[in-house]
Amino acid sequence: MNLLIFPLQWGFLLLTSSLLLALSSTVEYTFNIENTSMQRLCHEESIVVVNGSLPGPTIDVREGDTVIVHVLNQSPYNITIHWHGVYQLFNGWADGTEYVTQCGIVPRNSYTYTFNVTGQEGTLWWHAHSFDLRGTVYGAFIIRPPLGSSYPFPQPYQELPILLGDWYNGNIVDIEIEALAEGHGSNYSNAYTINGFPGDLYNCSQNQTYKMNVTQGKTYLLRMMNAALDSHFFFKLANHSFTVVAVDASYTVPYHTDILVIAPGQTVDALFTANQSNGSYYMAASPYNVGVPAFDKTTTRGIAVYGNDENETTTPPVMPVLPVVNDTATAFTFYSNLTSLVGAPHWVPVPLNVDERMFITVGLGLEHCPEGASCSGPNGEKYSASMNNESFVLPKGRRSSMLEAFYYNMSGVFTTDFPDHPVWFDFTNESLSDDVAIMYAPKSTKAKRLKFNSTVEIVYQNTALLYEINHPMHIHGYSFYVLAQGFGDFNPRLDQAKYNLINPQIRNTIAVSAGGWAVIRFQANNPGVWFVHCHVDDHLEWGLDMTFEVENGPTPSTSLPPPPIDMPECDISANMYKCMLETNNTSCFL
Ligand SMILES: *[C@@H]1O[C@H](CO)[C@@H](O)[C@H](O)[C@H]1NC(C)=O
Ligand SMILES: *[C@@H]1O[C@H](CO)[C@@H](O)[C@H](O)[C@H]1NC(C)=O
Ligand SMILES: *[C@@H]1O[C@H](CO)[C@@H](O)[C@H](O)[C@H]1NC(C)=O
Ligand SMILES: *[C@@H]1O[C@H](CO)[C@@H](O)[C@H](O)[C@H]1NC(C)=O
Ligand SMILES: *[C@@H]1O[C@H](CO)[C@@H](O)[C@H](O)[C@H]1NC(C)=O
Ligand SMILES: *[C@@H]1O[C@H](CO)[C@@H](O)[C@H](O)[C@H]1NC(C)=O
Ligand SMILES: *[C@@H]1O[C@H](CO)[C@@H](O)[C@H](O)[C@H]1NC(C)=O
Ligand SMILES: *[C@@H]1O[C@H](CO)[C@@H](O)[C@H](O)[C@H]1NC(C)=O
Ligand SMILES: *[C@@H]1O[C@H](CO)[C@@H](O)[C@H](O)[C@H]1NC(C)=O
Ligand SMILES: *[C@@H]1O[C@H](CO)[C@@H](O)[C@H](O)[C@H]1NC(C)=O
Ligand SMILES: *[C@@H]1O[C@H](CO)[C@@H](O)[C@H](O)[C@H]1NC(C)=O
Ligand SMILES: *[C@@H]1O[C@H](CO)[C@@H](O)[C@H](O)[C@H]1NC(C)=O
Ligand SMILES: [Cu+2]
Repeated sequence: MNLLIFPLQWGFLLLTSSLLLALSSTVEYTFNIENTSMQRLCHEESIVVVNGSLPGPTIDVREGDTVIVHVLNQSPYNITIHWHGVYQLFNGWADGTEYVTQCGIVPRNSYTYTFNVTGQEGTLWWHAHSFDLRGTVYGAFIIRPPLGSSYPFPQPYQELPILLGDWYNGNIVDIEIEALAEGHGSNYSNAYTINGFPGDLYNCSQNQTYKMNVTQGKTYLLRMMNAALDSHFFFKLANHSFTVVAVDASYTVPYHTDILVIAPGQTVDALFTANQSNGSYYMAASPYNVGVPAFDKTTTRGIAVYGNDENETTTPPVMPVLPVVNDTATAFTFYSNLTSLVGAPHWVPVPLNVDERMFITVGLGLEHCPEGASCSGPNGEKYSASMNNESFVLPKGRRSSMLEAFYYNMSGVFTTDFPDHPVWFDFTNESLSDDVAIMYAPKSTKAKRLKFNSTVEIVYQNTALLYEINHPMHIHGYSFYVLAQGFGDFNPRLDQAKYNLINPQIRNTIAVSAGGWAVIRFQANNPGVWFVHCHVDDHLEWGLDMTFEVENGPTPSTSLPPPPIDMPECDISANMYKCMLETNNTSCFL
């Protein structure tokens, strides 16, 4: 089948808006967040999951649907759920970012997320956005074309979510609290997983290997996502190749490759045709990582079985050859060669007039070890991280979310003086990597204020401070065009000439290469406070974050509406908190 010729044949219907309304529907889910015990690698661990399963339930909707998710928190932790990549247009209250758009749902309490899924199709995912609970609280979020419309590629025979994740022989919340207190990196994972299973390269995991049945000659759509706390992945299926058709819920020009590369937070929709002889073939994911002194270097794998292969036990499946862990050339080729599918549903041309230009450094640094404490980060200090030499911390006292402060015009929660550019230095010069003068970024809670509907361009510049490593940068509330990517210090004169303003890939998470840069552009059409952060969990906690405060538009329909009535309370008294833990909010507020 030649996928390249197919886009000429799309037949998506032009519907009147009244017909569209009739075709969209309301889809309702209930998420029970609970503390449960689960076994992997012959190790029994207490983990927090949704509805008893790892990964949690799949949300499966059509573009245009209204989604209602009742989240009941029966875990011992405050928790929020973030719908990663969903725009939440004029609806920041449903973004689920703890202390940015809401306070946590206190144990035994609930919150209902209500939102519309409009203007995007493909694969996204959902995850907890408080502590590192997303390590086990995650699932797929699939957005299909509206009724009567079809994909801009041949309808696959079957669609299979493939969620890449990781597993820790330890309580992940305790691991993070310990790491933050002592200033070192979090203990790394003991295994990687495919749909929750480590696979047979790990001890005791023969029976915990993901299996996929395929029929010869059929084409499948893999809806891949990387939910791991900090690893990028290389992914291959032995003897098969892929055609990438979407990333981060945005259609791409069909891209043929035998390897997929997925940064934390990203998704990839890839077709493959079962065109091999009957038998079994391993699919495998291994880490891509540079600069990090120590990390989990293991490989997870699952099996694609043709026709319920009766010979599976006698003939070992074919194993793909994966790149070495630091193969930046392979990763960069994948990350940089994707382009968006001009004219596909919801595609919008790149805005050409830029209102706000920002130059933002992303990188690691240090925080002084508190007096009298002993820290085990580099030089006996604590790890830190920053953007433009500002190391983000959540609002002091955590008495309200930043979005509430925006809506009610409260002062003292955050400031809007996030700088447009850094202190200039030779960012990727490794000989400056231990320059103490630029290492200690101050801790702050800052936003950059944007005019409604302004066009923003950001040059993300990675630094070599401490280590040159990758930073997958995610923006809430928006997708953005990736105009160019490269290595070294960004050079406006040379590099602006490389901008793709015709069909750049559209993403919500961009992997900024170690020792390199990426340029993105977006239109700030969504008022509210939106988190911008590295999707490596430690880096987020160390402060590699900032926020955008996007002003309301001129009309009520272009402004942030009032919060839902069941919005979790923030500034509650100790008695109230006790009451809520013992009963639930309904009765405590009577
Ligand atoms: C989760 O569990 C609850 C309670 O058992 C159930 O009502 C709900 O349908 C389940 N949700 C999903 C998405 O499976
Ligand atoms: C639930 O979480 C707590 C941590 O607060 C843990 O100590 C406990 O063992 C867990 N319980 C279950 C049933 O997993
Ligand atoms: C969802 O869309 C409908 C129809 O346009 C609108 O009435 C409703 O307010 C929207 N809901 C949210 C939460 O944005
Ligand atoms: C992290 O790893 C260290 C060294 O293996 C171990 O001593 C510590 O208990 C681990 N921390 C947690 C919270 O599991
Ligand atoms: C895997 O399952 C088989 C069959 O149920 C069982 O005999 C074997 O002990 C299991 N192996 C492990 C490591 O659990
Ligand atoms: C694959 O086929 C086998 C044998 O028919 C069946 O037991 C298994 O449940 C199937 N697996 C999936 C993921 O459909
Ligand atoms: C199993 O192996 C036999 C002998 O090699 C072969 O004839 C048969 O086609 C195989 N079955 C499948 C489903 O691959
Ligand atoms: C990758 O790592 C190997 C082993 O540590 C090293 O020899 C090699 O130079 C590295 N390659 C790159 C491109 O960094
Ligand atoms: C893919 O990316 C690499 C590295 O950016 C580049 O050298 C190569 O020309 C690209 N190939 C295509 C087909 O675009
Ligand atoms: C935002 O600006 C674009 C043009 O850049 C325009 O097409 C669009 O209607 C504007 N959106 C709103 C809500 O004003
Ligand atoms: C949980 O949330 C409540 C309400 O916002 C807050 O009072 C409490 O301190 C939070 N607990 C933790 C451990 O963050
Ligand atoms: C909260 O408490 C009220 C009154 O005790 C009860 O009716 C309600 O079902 C409880 N809700 C939850 C989510 O536990
Ligand atoms: Cu990072």
